[in-house]
Amino acid sequence: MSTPNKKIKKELTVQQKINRRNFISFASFTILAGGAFEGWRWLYKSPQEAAGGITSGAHQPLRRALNKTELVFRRIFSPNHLVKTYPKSRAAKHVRVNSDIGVEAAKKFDPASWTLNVIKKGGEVLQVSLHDLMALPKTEIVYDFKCVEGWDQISHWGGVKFSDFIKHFQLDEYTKMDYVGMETPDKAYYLGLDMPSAMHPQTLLAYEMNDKLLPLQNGAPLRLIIPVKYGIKNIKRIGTISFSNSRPKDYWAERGYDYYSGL
Ligand SMILES: Nc1nc2c(c(=O)[nH]1)N[C@H]1C(S)=C(S)[C@@H](COP(=O)(O)O)O[C@H]1N2
Ligand SMILES: [Mo]
Repeated sequence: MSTPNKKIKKELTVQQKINRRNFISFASFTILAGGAFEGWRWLYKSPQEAAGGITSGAHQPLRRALNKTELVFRRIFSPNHLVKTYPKSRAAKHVRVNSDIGVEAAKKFDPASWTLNVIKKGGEVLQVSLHDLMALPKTEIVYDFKCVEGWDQISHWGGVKFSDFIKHFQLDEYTKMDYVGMETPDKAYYLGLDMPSAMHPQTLLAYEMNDKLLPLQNGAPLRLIIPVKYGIKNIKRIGTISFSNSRPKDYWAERGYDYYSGL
């Protein structure tokens, strides 16, 4: 039989153990929290990228991380690597309308008055109508469209391969440049693409979705479908195309998203 004294002793040791455990978890918490705070301070105090640049405002260590992922993606990028495609029957009948910068429903837009402007050397502008584009061979693709916000949807698009468009309008010399820039007719949405991704065999200037002309909110009359990139690079309602050796301005890169946005 245990004496009352022994029982008290036993309870004490249990209490001591609890205390020690509490102390250890509290100490670890303090150390981790301190570390996290120091890490945050390091990032917060790090210089920001210069104003006016594509990633202006982003802290340099973050920018470095983004540029590293870009290098890794670029190294594994190959024009021979095709994004997985699906049978037409898998394509969504109700295609999402995600964001609408430059294609707002409230803004009146008449597709009939639209032409695509291609800026050439010396400021010369090549005007291309939807009719001109529809006369070129049509390419279709059914693939899993992915938005950086976390949704994806198998969808079906039709249009002209960007590389066929380049060939047909004799723009080959421009493909020696590093970037393609695109913007909406109202200049509200704009982006830059590295040339290899633009010239990838699955990149389309699309005018159809589910075998019909594009609905206005999905980018009529002409949008980009670039399966090797996240949704943000798939500009709806292209107004202007240009070429350059420096990075064209990019709406989402200016807001801290990865410029390359490769998949
Ligand atoms: N002009 C324009 N193009 C755009 C956008 C936009 O806001 N404006 N949003 C992009 C984003 S973030 C995505 S995910 C896709 C969505 O295309 P959808 O609306 O046809 O689904 O369009 C891209 N192209
Ligand atoms: Mo998106």
